Amino acid sequence: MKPDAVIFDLDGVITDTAHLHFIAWRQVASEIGITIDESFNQQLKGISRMDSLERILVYGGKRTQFSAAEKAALAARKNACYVEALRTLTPHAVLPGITSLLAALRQEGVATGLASVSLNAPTILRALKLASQFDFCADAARLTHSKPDPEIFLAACSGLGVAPECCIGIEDAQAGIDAINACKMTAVGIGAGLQGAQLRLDDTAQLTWSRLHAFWNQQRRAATRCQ
Ligand code: B16
Ligand code: MG
Repeated sequence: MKPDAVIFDLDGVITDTAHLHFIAWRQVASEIGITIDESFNQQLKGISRMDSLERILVYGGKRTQFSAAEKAALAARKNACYVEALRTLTPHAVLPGITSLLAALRQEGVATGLASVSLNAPTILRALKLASQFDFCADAARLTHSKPDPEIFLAACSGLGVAPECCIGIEDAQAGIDAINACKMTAVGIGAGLQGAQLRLDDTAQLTWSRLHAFWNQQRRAATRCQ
């Protein structure tokens, strides 16, 4: 038994851009008198750009102080800082185990998808030289809801032509694990403190095809719906 597809989050699973997001948000937040730290930044993982800004404004007690146009300008400014930082990204920034897992999935005939809410995902995949390694990348620009809504994972399943319950989703953020569970995929969590992941691994170096395959078989031994 094999899953029909494995669908990956980007930031925190394929590469670690969370720190670059943090530096850009910290800069913009400080310009409007709000101080954020790495611990607060954990709450922004997997959350869209505008939803991240809203969380920062609430955190800083300034939720009602900016017009829609001013918020759009703040988000654009953050993105400009972030895109500038992305220029440093090279294939060396692919997290351990990911390149060999993608190759193994292709060899095994298991489809691969990307479910990132980042509008910069295509740029990041190109910088990492991984763009051709995914069978389908869901388009964050078409989303109406950020994670933990399942929309992005459902879009990836639909693009791949697979049923969610026959797929594994891999995430490093609680919002992402919740999104995977909400569409009845099987959740693999990377990192500490994640609730609801059916398999939790400390880091991506542990993310091998043999590990995923054994886990899938263990989960599905009694089931007859998938292969
Ligand atoms: P952008 P993921 C998410 O990526 C990040 O975790 C989150 O911090 C960021 O705000 C979001 O993308 C939007 O990114 O501003 O580039 O559109 O984890 O879904 O791959
Ligand atoms: Mg992530």
